[in-house]
Amino acid sequence: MKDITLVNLNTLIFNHRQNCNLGLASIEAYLQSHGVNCRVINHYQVDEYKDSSSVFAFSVSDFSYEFAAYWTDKLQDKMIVWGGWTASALPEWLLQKNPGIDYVIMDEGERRLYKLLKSCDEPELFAQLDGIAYRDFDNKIQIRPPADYLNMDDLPYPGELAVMNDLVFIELSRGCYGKCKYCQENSRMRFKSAKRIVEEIEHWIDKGYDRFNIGNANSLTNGKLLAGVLDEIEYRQLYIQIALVGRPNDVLRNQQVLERYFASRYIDLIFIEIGIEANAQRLLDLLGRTTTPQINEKATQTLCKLKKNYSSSVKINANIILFSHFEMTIHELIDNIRFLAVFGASKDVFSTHLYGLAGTAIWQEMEQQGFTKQERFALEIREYPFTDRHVHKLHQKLVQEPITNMLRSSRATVQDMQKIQHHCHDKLVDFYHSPDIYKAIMEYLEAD
Ligand code: B12
Ligand code: SF4
Repeated sequence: MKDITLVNLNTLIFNHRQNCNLGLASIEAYLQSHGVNCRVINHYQVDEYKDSSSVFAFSVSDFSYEFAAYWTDKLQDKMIVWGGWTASALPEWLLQKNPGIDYVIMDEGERRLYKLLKSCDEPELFAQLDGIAYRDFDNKIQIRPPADYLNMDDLPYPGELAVMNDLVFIELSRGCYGKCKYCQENSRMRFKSAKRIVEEIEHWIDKGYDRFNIGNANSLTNGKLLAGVLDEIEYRQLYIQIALVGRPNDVLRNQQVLERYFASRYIDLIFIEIGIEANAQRLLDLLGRTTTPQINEKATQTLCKLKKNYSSSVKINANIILFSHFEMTIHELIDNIRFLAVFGASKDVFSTHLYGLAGTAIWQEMEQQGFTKQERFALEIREYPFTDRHVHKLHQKLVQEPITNMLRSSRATVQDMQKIQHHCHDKLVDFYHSPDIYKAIMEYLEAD
């Protein structure tokens, strides 16, 4: 079978301790366990390794698209495969724009990539592949949608790329039931078993790790599984630190299990992150979030109360998209500010504004509005006008102008972005504490 080089286009984070890529960590382990000779390299090592294999595969996200396009162009004599989030969202567009790509693999990559490699020696296998896009003999683009998924318990343990800053990411689930209009995740949910999850944790403990991010975007969905994982941890007497991420409605549904996590003497919770996204019903509806401001508030309060009762060191992170939608009014923005100020749980995790990600419903709505993507971010719509002129002006002053200035530097870092977010957060909380929020915002907008 052909050797393969997997390229990690980790272009945002430079520190090697932060150089994780869960997708490649899993694919590498799967291919190796099936006898394929493969290695993962960083994008800046492509030149060094270009003679080492005849197949190069790139894990492509919106923010790394340009690097993938650049290297694909340079590696014309190789077989080139793209996979990952962007590849899954826009296979046709990518093949049209990048003549050097041979195959785009959509969604779950492990088995599809393995079968594709195998089909190079056994061509009859190619006809059985799902989740793949390619050009046929007439140069016409063919797209076969993803149909079949792996049993997650059959995945081998991923390699070291699953670790960031000593925090090990353990997949509990894949896919999501949410169908939010701004999100590219739309595959059906599937889960590992509790036993398999805790065996994976033990595997990392044997390697010296004790901090785990359990889940994916949605680790709070399956209460029964969460309870089973905790039973296994307690039965095996594993003392570990855990982070969880999920939806507010799932926090409320699975409150009792979560309380067990807070109370367990084996578990030290690092953080629990929940997606609030907006604090006004119309905004939540525009985003396709099937929750309400009341549910969001109650879930946040529930977690804050559990923190108070059991574990004062856990961070409750309530992720809000501050400028949640281009149609938001100034009063809806004030609702969001109120959430930020009252719960104080969003400072490190809020997103400044809604991005249109390729292939999502929001992206289509943005295109209908005539919004266009920028040169630098070829697959995201990040800059656009807000309908409400006050919202627009506030966004320009607090968010857009600082970001534009930051991006003028070629070495802008995640920390630079965080500084902008903190300044923005603190300013908005100041507005909240003034006698009249609306008036305070107007005065800020008028001042130069
Ligand atoms: C955990 C996580 C992180 C972790 C780890 C990231 C990582 N690089 O692995 C941390 C906290 C570091 C992180 C950071 C960021 N993240 Co993040 N993250 C996630 C999250 C919640 C889970 C990812 C995960 O565990 N996946 C499990 C692995 C096994 O799946 P996978 O990565 O999708 O890979 C599979 C397939 O995509 C495919 N595949 C992937 N690569 C390849 C390559 C080939 C050749 C093939 C064939 C297949 C293939 O096969 C893989 C295995 O089945 C996802 C949302 C989600 N629901 O998955 C967001 C997500 C991936 N993150 C996202 C973003 C935007 C970011 C940040 C840019 C945020 C920021 N503003 O800083 C940074 C970027 C950091 C970086 N350089 O990667 C977006 C990406 C959007 C996009 N279209 O590009 C997502 C989709 C969330 C979202 N909906 O917005 N993130
Ligand atoms: S935003 Fe979160 S909850 Fe919504 S569909 Fe995406 S992963 Fe699911």
